[in-house]
Amino acid sequence: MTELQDLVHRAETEFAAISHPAELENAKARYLGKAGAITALMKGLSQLSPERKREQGASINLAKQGIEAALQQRRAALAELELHAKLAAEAIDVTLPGRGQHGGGLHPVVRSWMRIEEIFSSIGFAVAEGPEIEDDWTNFTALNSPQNHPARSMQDTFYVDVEDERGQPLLLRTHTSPMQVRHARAHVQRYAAGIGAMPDIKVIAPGRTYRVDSDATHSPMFHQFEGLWIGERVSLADLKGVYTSFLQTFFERDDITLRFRPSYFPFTEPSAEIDMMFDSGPLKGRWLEISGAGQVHPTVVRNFGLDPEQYIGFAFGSGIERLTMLRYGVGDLRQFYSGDLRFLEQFNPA
Ligand code: 2U9
Repeated sequence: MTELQDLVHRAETEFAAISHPAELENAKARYLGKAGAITALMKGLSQLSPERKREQGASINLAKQGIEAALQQRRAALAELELHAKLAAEAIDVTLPGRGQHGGGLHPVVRSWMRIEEIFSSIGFAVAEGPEIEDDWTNFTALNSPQNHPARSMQDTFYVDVEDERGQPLLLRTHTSPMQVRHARAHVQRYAAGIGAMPDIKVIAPGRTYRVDSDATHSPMFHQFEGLWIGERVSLADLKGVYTSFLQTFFERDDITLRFRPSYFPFTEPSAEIDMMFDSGPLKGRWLEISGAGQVHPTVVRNFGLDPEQYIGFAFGSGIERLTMLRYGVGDLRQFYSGDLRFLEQFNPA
């Protein structure tokens, strides 16, 4: 092998062993650069005879082309290797399911809320709306809650650091009753100067309520719906009829038995706890506490601006979470607020 062939061979071997483009350019300089082997050989030509110069010059050029070809080849190979490495690092698995493809759904408590509104609307109840931040008078005083009632304490109610015009701190409503107080007072005012009889006050108030309470069966925020029906001839028999019919429609079954147990609430007199029992199925034969209720207290009727000797009626209050748990067989209240999609998706089949 001639010296030039040997040089080309060495360059080819050296280039082939290089795996980094910058190293390859350094190696190129050793052969083709100003101080490189080929340049040195070219410089040596000046000492040769014209004939040898032509021969030797042609051979050096051939060697130079060989080295350049090897260099180009290695450059292309390295560029390809780099591209493959990049593609592998940025690989997208097109068989993976896409993200963000979940359609939104309704929370089970909201589903119940909507159901409750539909059922009561169908039997002539209006649906009240109202603020979640309430004043003390509308949340407690109007509902005949005495000043010293434990519900009014810091331990039981969330107070807001803002006072109303009576100098009382605002609070997060502890029940949805204040919405009914507002609804009833507006209703009475609307008909005060009217001609003829006032239509009945017949309203439900569903919504979020707040209490300082947190365990497996209590959440600091929970949903309630309360009902109120006031007229000249509304009795507890109507309460039993309305509530039985509501439960049958809500649970989509007729085999439900109700019982009323005596109880106490400041805003009703007499007051009762309503228990229900399914007459078949997994909960058969067990009394389940489902609601509180009673005949609206005369003081509350007076606070609406009505004469309790003329107007009478009933009210009830139920927890929406409780009803939802019974309807779907949910065991722990906290699941509603866990944000766990595995739980929530069960109520929103794809
Ligand atoms: C007005 C007058 C009276 C609503 C009522 C209850 C009894 C009751 C609880 C049930 C479970 C709240 O969600 S709970 O913790 N409620 O026991 N609520 S009577 O009485 C009213 C409402 C409005 C103007």
